[in-house]
Amino acid sequence: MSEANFETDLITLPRFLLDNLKDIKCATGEFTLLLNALQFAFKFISQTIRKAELINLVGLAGHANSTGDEQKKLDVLGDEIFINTMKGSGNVKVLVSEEQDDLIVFKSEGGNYAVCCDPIDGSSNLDAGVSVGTIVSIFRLLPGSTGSIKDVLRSGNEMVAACYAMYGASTHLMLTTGNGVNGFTLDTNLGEFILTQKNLVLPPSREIYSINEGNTKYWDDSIKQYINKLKGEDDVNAKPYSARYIGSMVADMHRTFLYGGLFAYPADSYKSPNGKLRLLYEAFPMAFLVEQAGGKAVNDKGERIMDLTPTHIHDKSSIWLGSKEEVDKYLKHIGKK
Ligand code: P6P
Repeated sequence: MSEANFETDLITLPRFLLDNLKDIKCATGEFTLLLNALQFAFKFISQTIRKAELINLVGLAGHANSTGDEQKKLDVLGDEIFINTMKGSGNVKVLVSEEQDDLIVFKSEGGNYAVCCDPIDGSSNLDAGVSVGTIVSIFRLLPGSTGSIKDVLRSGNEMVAACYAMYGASTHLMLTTGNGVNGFTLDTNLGEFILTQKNLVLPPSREIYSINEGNTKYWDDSIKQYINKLKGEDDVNAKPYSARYIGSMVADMHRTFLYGGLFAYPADSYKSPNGKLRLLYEAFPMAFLVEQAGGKAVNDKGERIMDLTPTHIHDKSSIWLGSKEEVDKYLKHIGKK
């Protein structure tokens, strides 16, 4: 009988960071400690979500957040967990959260990083047991800064790291520090994130499109034409793409990282004239991860997401991202390629 393949040389996240310090853009012990605090927050949120139904945490918290979304009890808890772990790390000075109207500047001494996050992205799916996640972008404070909004109203190119945790059947962590993308899976028995996708590369093409077609009537004609093209409606011989849409960006993007394809949230003339996804803690981190995995990320006009600079911490952007060839096809459609 063949012996079970028992892996005894597991690469935990702390070991991975230690092994790769030379490749990390701003490799310092402080940065490693910050990532350590982040992984604790992900583990804590993951455990809280998994208990939620048992301790009746699902359902609305009864008020809305800074961007008008109905807040779920878990949204509130996830936000508190995240704020407390970042504050407790001693390495974060500035924090932007989707759930907080304003920037948070921690009064405690020290901290050379600014962290922007969506503590529980996709929370509208929580009650249905659909995968949700936490999305994070990290900037190093500007030289001489003691912590202000200037540390976050910056080009996406100035991010030093980005990651997301997805709370699904397992808890996954996808991380870039500017030198490729690596995926980790939480071993709940060990309480450690284990390296499971080393140097992940996004498939260069895949006939999958992921978009909320309920907004079709509010899109520009050019976008309607492009999605119809993907559905093969302009050519009887064309093989239509497959449609996949979960409504939780982390879940839709995790599938895109593993299978390839195109995810898009264009602007619409109804609820999202500037797009729905927030630049600092949804579009930027996902764009950084996608580019580091060999993909592309642009807005409706074909501008590179990483080249954009927000003027407000909750600024939104339209977005098309995923496999390089799938984004290039969109760019060609709008005459930008
Ligand atoms: P819609 C979740 O609220 C979110 O911010 C993203 O996670 C997701 O991609 C998008 O909004 C879904 O929006 O309008 O399709 O429900």
